[in-house]
Amino acid sequence: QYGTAGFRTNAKVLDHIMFRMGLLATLRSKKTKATIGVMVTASHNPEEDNGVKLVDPMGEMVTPTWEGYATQLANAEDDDLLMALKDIIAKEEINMSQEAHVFVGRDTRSSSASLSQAVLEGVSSLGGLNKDYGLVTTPQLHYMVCCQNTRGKYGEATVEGYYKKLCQAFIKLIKNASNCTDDQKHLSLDGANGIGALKVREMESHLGKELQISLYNDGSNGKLNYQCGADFVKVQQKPPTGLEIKPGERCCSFDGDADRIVYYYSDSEGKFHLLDGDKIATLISTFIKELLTQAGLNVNMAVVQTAYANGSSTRYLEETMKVTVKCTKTGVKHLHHVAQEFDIGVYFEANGHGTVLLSKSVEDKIQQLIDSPNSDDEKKRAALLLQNTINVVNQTVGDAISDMLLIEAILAIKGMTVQQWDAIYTDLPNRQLKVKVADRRVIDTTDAERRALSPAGLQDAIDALVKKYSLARSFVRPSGTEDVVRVYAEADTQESADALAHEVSLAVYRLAGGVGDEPKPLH
Ligand code: 16G
Ligand code: MG
Repeated sequence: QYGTAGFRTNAKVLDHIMFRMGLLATLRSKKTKATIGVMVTASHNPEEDNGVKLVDPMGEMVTPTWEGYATQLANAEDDDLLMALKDIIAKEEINMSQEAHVFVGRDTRSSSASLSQAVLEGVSSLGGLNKDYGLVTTPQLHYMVCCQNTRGKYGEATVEGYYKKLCQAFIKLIKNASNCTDDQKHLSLDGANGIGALKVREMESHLGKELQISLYNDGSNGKLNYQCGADFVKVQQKPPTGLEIKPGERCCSFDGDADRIVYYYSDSEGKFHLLDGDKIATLISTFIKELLTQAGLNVNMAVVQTAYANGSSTRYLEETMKVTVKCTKTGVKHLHHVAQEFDIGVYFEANGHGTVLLSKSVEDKIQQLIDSPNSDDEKKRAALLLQNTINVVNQTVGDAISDMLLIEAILAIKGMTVQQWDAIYTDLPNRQLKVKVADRRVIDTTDAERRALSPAGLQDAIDALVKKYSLARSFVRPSGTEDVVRVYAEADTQESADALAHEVSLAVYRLAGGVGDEPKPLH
């Protein structure tokens, strides 16, 4: 199945899927009369895996109907492939004489070169024209597709153009950071031994001395995503191997295709502190809200989260920052779509995938303020900062490089240390567990996955368990990427969160047909 983020499995069985996704991208291009992207990557999965994601004309994830076609094509027997193609062509009324253009990119996995070759062959066998970008991050490919289809309005469709746009905006932002010491300009970066590390190296010359990056896990000897990278750090709640973490120093990790980022530091007692997607969303939305106030702009802004967002972050945003918070189902495309409904939508998953979307009308209002002879200096300064914020952001999809530049600029402008950022609110202790069941589809959820509709009795059981603890919350959902049911629990103490997660796991095991041994308590 074309899952939450495309096909992903062991690289050895992917040849035909890649070829067929080349075919499908070509059809999609003919249908939309626009350039389509195909990215070969399995993100944070182990090196042995690979995968493929399709990118729609505005740099978005492909639409659900076409995800369905992707699944059909991937599963067709060789002999039925032509029929499956004809079926899509008929359903979508595709004009086969229409030109097609496909951009292809790949990550650093050893299997990626030949798999992307299979995509290219798929494209050319339907007469499509391709451009092979070779090694790029996932968000870079999304960016290229958007630039191409907006005829350069969003930027130039080259990797060099991407660096220029982002870095120039970053440097303009950082000029507003008076008294920023060299110490504050330093960042330790874990590149997950992947494409992000390579691309940060490439970009460095565009940054001048404004950001000094010590790059670890740059792929020169370590294994991709192995005990490093954003997913490892977030799930294990510990620093990656291969990165020297000095007390108080700001560090960050990318994932294997550089569309996720998390920050962290260790305090003077050696305790590890993680700043995840929720903390990032809070920092960015606070910064933007302050600028909007200074600029005298009244626009509707929201932060979009999933059920995994720490309860403290939601409370802080709603009660202290007075920002609208929306909750959606897990998966970037869901957050992206809700964020689009607002003038400004800041979306982040707790795992570190996210970006900022700004409507054209907000961009126009900001430009008017900059151009108007009547705006006072404070308003103009705020408007310029907002404009450069927009330019440093990759609005097509969450982008670790772009998010990193924005976060670094905000911290410098606010004169904020990573500890001060962390102290904005305190995360509630939480625990995530997985439960194996015979068929995870027996779990049906509602209310952005926060409540279970089936199996019968499960939600009542969860409600009763949650009541036993203070500041507690728990939910379960079938994973979209693994054959398991995921359990999330948070509460006022780690002991309570762990106990609640275990008790809810037991309820899932008993009511949803658990297989194997019963879940054991964590302590
Ligand atoms: C995919 C999604 C990510 C989501 C995760 C959930 C994209 C690009 N990635 O990695 O957003 O958080 O799946 O996995 O959409 P799960 O369903 O196994 O919990
Ligand atoms: Mg990724």
